[in-house]
Amino acid sequence: MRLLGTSASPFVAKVRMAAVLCGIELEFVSAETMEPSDTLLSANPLGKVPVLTTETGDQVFDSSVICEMLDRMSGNQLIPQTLDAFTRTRTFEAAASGVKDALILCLYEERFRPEDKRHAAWTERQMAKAERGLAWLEAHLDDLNEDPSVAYCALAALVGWMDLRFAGKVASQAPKVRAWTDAFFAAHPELAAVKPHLA
Ligand SMILES: N[C@@H](CCC(=O)N[C@@H](CS)C(=O)NCC(=O)O)C(=O)O
Repeated sequence: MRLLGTSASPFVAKVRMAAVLCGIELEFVSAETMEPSDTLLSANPLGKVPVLTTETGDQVFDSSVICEMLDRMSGNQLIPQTLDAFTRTRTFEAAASGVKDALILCLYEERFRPEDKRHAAWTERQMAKAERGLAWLEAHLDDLNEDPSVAYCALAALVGWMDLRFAGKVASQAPKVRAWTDAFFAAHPELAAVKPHLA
């Protein structure tokens, strides 16, 4: 199967880590999202990555659907099945994804809008969401199971990406998450190898 993405994307990195944990090989194909190609737009009308192309040619997005698919293909290697662990894991994943979404909107405000069209109050609103989300992840870190799950992939990908785009923020605002991520990547070099990075 092929994964269309960018090496820096936290959503792509989450899927790449999930695939490694599931023992499923994905061929990585680079895609440009600033000026999306016809290939990307025909795979995902939203012009976003990641997109997975299955062996039968189906296009699958977004990252949580792809992770759920990998989980099913691997006999539930990523998502715990008891109701309690399932809801904790998926809610944690949703919080990490929500922080990514809010921070990406802050970045896009700078990347896509001319300076005189930027709206500081709106960016501050997104940053406040991200910071509350980060505080929530810090407070709920101990709720996770010991087995690596999709929540671990979502968190490690978020922190790896923030190290690229918001250096220092995790250490200052979520020291437990910082320490957890460093230990996680040290214990799993195969996952560190696919964390967000500049190509
Ligand atoms: N909910 C989506 C979010 C994916 C997403 O926002 N990807 C970013 C890259 S990190 C993207 O493709 N942005 C391009 C755009 O929004 O036009 C997922 O979980 O896959």
